[in-house]
Order: sequence, then C-alpha cells, then structure tokens
Amino acid sequence: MANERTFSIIKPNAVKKNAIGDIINTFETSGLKIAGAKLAMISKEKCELFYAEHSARPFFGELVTFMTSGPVMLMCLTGENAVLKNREIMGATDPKKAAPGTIRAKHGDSMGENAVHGSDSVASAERELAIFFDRHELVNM
Ligand code: 3AN
Repeated sequence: MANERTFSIIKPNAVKKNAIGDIINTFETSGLKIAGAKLAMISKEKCELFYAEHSARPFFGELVTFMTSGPVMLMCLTGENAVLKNREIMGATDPKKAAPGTIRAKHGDSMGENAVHGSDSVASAERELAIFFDRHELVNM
C-alpha cells in the first residue's frame, strides 16, 4: 500500500467548540501522522481558490463566509492510504448521514459546518497543500 499525504482542515465550528484535541486524537489513534499543522485565519482569496470547483454551487458564498469566519486548523496528514483513510474517519459530508463514531457525526452541525475537510484524491491533496503550506512547513515522515 502507498504511503500518502492528505490535506485536512478543522473548520471554524469545530475550533470554536474546543474539538481540536479530540479530532487530532482520532487521527493519531487511527494511525495517521501529522506532517504539518498551523492554526490560522484563511483569506477570502485563498478560500475561493481552494473551493474553486464549487464556485457555481448555490452554497458557495455561504461556504466561503463560514470558512473565513474564525480560526481553522490546517494540517498535512500522512500514512498508508491517508486520503481514503481520512475520508473514512471524517464520515459522510452530511453529519446526519455520517456513520456513528466518525468526526462529522460527533462534531458536525450541518452540511456546511461539518467540522472537517479532507482531500478527495492524492492530486487534490497536493493542490490544496500548495495553497496553504510552504514546503519548509511540511516534514517527511
Ligand atoms: P466533501 O467535503 O465531503 O468532499 P463536497 O466536496 O461535496 O464534500 O463539498 C465541499 C464542501 O462544500 C463540503 N466541505 C461542505 O461543507 C460544503 N457543502 C456541500 N454541500 C453543501 C450544502 N448543501 N450546503 C452547504 N454546504 C455544502
């Protein structure tokens, strides 16, 4: 199996409710390692670039407003099949449909405020990591 890296965001609603520790604990106990992390406010420009593929969707404006409304935790996670593993740990986009025990079932409030983002492919992960991290901020694990 391939050692991969993926991009993760702990969204403003989860940071606000002090769930950073619980979410990182879930990643670590699942075998994912943190290869980069920072707490930051993201700019509207970077957020729009990040979510560019959703720019025509009706919820785009609301999504950008929410994602720039407070601090987020930006992370690079690594491990065997990290992209898919992270998606499984996060659960379905809609917290109401997310499997019990997943991060979104536990900390998600709605489709938009669903606690975490995780890349959907290795290619997306590299594109997203390049938006938010400089190379020297990520370690090789
Ligand atoms: P995922 O993050 O599970 O890959 P996508 O790619 O379908 O989900 O959606 C991208 C982002 O857009 C999600 N993180 C989610 O918060 C937001 N989103 C998706 N559908 C809706 C919706 N109906 N209303 C508000 N936000 C949404």
